[in-house]
Order: sequence, then C-alpha cells, then structure tokens
Amino acid sequence: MLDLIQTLKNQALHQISACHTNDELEEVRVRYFGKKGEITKLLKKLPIINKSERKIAGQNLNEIKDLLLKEIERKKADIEKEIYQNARFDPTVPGIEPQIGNTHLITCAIDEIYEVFAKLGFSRARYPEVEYDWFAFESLNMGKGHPARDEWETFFVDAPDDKKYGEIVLTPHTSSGQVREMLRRNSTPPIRMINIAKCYRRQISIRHLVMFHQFEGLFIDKGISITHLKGTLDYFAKNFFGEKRKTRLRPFHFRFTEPSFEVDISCGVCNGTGIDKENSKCKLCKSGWLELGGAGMVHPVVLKNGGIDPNKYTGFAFGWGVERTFMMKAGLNIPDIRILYSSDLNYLKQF
Ligand code: FA5
Repeated sequence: MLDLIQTLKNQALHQISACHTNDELEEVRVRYFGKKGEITKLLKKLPIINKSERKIAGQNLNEIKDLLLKEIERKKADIEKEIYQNARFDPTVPGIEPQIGNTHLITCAIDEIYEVFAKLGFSRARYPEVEYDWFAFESLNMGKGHPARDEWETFFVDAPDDKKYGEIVLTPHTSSGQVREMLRRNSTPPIRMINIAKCYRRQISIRHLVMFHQFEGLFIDKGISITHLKGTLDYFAKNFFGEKRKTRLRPFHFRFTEPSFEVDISCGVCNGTGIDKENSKCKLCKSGWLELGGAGMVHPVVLKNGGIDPNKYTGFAFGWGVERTFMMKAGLNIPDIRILYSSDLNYLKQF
C-alpha cells in the first residue's frame, strides 16, 4: 500500500501542475478526493489492512492528502492570477444598464390631486390606517349595529377594544379623518383639509380593490353652502380631467352628511352626450356621466363630535376613490382596476 500511495502522490502532483483552467483542476480534485476518488478509496481501505502497515499507511495518506489539497489551492490561485493578468478592458462591449424605477401611476395621481386642491388652500392630512371604531363610524353618526356600516365591509383587527374609542378596524374610508382633523385644529374653523390615504374593504372585482386610496375634502367655516361644494368640485374636474368636464350632484344618503350627494362627472369619451363617434351608446359611461364618489354638507352631529358649534359653522365634505378617479381620465381605457396593482411592468410602463 505504501508504494501505491507514493505512486498516487507523484501522479497527482504532475496532473495538478499540468492544469490550465479551474475546470481541469476540479476534475483532478474529484479524481483523487471525490466520493470514488483514488485517495478516498485508500482511506476507506485502511481499517481492513493488516495492523502493522495500518499506522504508517494512515500517516502517509493523511500527509499526502494535506499536501495535495494545498497544492490544488495554490494552483487555483495561480490560475486566477493569470486570468486576471490576461484580462483586457474592451471598451466596445456594451455596458449593463441598471433598471430604473418610476413613480407608480397612483402615486403620480395622488400628487396631481393634491396639487389641484393645494391651489384652493386645502392642506394635506393623513390619519391612521388602523383606526378606532369611534373615528371610522360612531363619530360619523353611524351607531353600533347601524345597517349603513355593512356597506363598508370592514376588516376588524383582532385587538382589545379601547374603553373610549371602541374596536379597532382597518379604516374603510378617509371620512375617519374628519373628526380627527377638527380635533387637531382645536375645533377652530376655518378648516380646509385634503386627506389622501389607503382604505381597506372586503371587496374585490373589476371595480373594487381590497386596498385602495380615497381623497377626502373637508371645508368648514362660517356660511359654507352647497354652492361652495359645487364650485370646488367643478374646479377639480376642470383641472384634473380637462376644461370641458362638468360635475353634477345626485341626491344620495350618507349618515355623516345632510344633504348628501353622489357626484358624477361628464364622460370624457362621449363628451357627456352618452353617444359615441359611431352613433351608438357610449361603451364607457352608457349615459354621458360617470360616478366619482360621495359628497355632502357635514352633518351637525359630526361637527359637534369634532367640538364645533353647528349653529355657528357649516361645512362640506367629499370622498372619492383615487384609482377610480384616475381611471376616468379620458383615453386611459383601463378595463380592470386590479391591473393598477398587478406589478405587470409591461402594462404599467405604457402610461
Ligand atoms: C364613502 O366612502 C364615503 N366616505 C364618501 C363620502 C365622503 C361621502 C364625505 C360624503 C362625504 P363610498 O363607499 O361610496 O363612500 O366610496 C367612495 C368612493 O371610493 C367610491 O365612489 C369609489 O370611487 C371608491 N371606492 C369605494 N370602495 C372601493 C373599492 N373597494 N375599490 C376601489 N375604490 C373604491
């Protein structure tokens, strides 16, 4: 066995020194030290050779193993040094372009919406996404168990109730910022807030998202009327959608506004006529109008909950979906709201 060890040693040293690449070197390593390698085989045989030879053969094998592995490492370093020295810089090879990100469509829409309202003196506010029942519902004149709450299809958070403010929910609408804003302003009008934030509801369809954004306008001062609301909405429509767009108010019911409205905007595809270029019903709106969101005059109970005297002050509020509002821009033709959060870069990069 001792002779065989010596022969393997000389053979392996010769083969290592003849290697020119890392792949060749790896082949040699496997040939001697792999599972079925020559040195591995001898190491496995050690326990069965006679005792007198075993000790010296074991010592020899281990020394040779260390020597060869060191030699392989040394050769590897030589090969790498050579590769590095021979490498030349080729200025004609095209560089690798890093991927550059863009601001998401909805972030751009939020900035644009805010800019329009900022010109009217509204200041941006943000309130918690994880909110107390009191701000999301009760302070807005929606008592516990009121059926109107079902429309919001709320997510409840599994956490202990607060003695004063009740259960914890994922805020289903930005209206939960109304009373918070009144309190933050020490219940002292004038208050002109634009609250743009995430909302959560148990809904998913081509028109519904589980997580979406709303923007909520709130204006409280002496003598504020529906005329101010209509003027503000028209200003937004013209600035965000284009000069020719108009809004209309349709009577509706919300617990926290009285009177309440749903706001429609004239369709940008058929210019509010309901008839498209081919003289048939407009496929987008079908009627000349598209629904934007809710609005109304702030309910006296809500003002009181915000510490404001409803006999002295009045106010209006409106709350619309950012995604839906963005989708109504003329010419965008987005067929399904979920596409906006699909992470499909090919689709999103079109805009
Ligand atoms: C509200 O949320 C009221 N808080 C709005 C309001 C504010 C009324 C202030 C009066 C005064 P509504 O549930 O209709 O109302 O939602 C308003 C808008 O949010 C909708 O018109 C729609 O644009 C958007 N929206 C609602 N649910 C979803 C959803 N699941 N996915 C995407 N957008 C939604």
